[in-house]
Amino acid sequence: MANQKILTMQDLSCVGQCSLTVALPILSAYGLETCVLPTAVLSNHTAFRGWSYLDLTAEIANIFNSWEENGFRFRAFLLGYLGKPELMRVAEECFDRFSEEDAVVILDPVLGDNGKLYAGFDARYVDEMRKLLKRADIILPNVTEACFLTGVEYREDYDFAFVERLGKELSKLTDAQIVITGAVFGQEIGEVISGSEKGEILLHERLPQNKHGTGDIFASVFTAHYLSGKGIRNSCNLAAEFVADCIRNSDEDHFYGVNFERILKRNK
Ligand code: PXL
Repeated sequence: MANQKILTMQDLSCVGQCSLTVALPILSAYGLETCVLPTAVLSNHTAFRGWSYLDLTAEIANIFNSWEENGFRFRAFLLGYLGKPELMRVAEECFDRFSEEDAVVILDPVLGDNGKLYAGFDARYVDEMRKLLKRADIILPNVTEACFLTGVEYREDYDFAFVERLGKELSKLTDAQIVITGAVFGQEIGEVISGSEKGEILLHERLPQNKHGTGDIFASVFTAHYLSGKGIRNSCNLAAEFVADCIRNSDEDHFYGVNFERILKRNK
């Protein structure tokens, strides 16, 4: 049987080890034929001091028309940082037009971190993302994103009950399996799983550094394992282990991301 294509839709940040420059190498290294839908081209991600931004929304109609002509279909979608609220509807159109039967939608509703929205995002962006949750099979928000999506006030110090409540609130917005990522509990960090699967908390050792781009790496490794049939729990554990390895093996002064390439290379 021919390879089945998967599509990852997110921005292309030329410098910064996030979004497409993470998803494409990781998914490919795990043997998945990975197609990309770049939503915008940025000089670098928005945690740097400044950046250029070319919105590609207008080109996507042309891309879709060519895909239609060529009969392309995807068995799975991984969505990350999109950039503009209009792109949420474009994503839905993409699922409607290019899904294989029973295609899986994995959505990392990238909005922000540490209690704040990323630069350029506002309430309308959050509202549109909230609607997109309904189209996903699995969502991978961090605690900040779960708070913005549910309207629950963010807290610096939270406990299991708080994150479980976020999961419950999210399940009112979507039938997707919910994996809240990067939840910090003292010296541990983990994922809180809810939705139709039995609720569960997975915990791992928390490393002292809080590095940029690790959410994108988690989503990519999770997707690769999930699509190979490993299930949500195992895929979370493997993704968390990969991220921890990346952090452990990153140069200390590498401030804008992690050196994930070293781990991909080592796993060969
Ligand atoms: O890692 C998430 C991400 C992706 N893409 C862009 C970003 C960020 C986070 O800041 O700025 C452009």
